[in-house]
Amino acid sequence: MGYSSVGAEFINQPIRMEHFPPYYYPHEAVVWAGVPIQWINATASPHTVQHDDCGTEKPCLFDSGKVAPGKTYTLPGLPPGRYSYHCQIHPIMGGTLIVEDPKGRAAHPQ
Ligand SMILES: [Cu+2]
Repeated sequence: MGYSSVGAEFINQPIRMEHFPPYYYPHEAVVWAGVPIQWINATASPHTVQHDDCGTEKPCLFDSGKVAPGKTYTLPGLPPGRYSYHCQIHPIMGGTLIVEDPKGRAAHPQ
């Protein structure tokens, strides 16, 4: 059983931060558990990649701080699950990580 949903895209390159919708491309990125995940800021303004649970009673699993234009942020990897995140500077920017267990990789031959 996986966490994929329609429209989600398995990625093999950095998630791009853009200044136009959906702001994080792909908006729903599918990655393997434990594999590093990278974002690149393709805009001329700083952005952040902050787990939506930050600032709540739940664990804050990742928070990039400001990522300058042209720079990247790399997360070492996450356990299987679905993680939504946003830009702390521009709340309109939001994306989702769908982290899948490689043991359930039938849906993504590679
Ligand atoms: Cu932003």
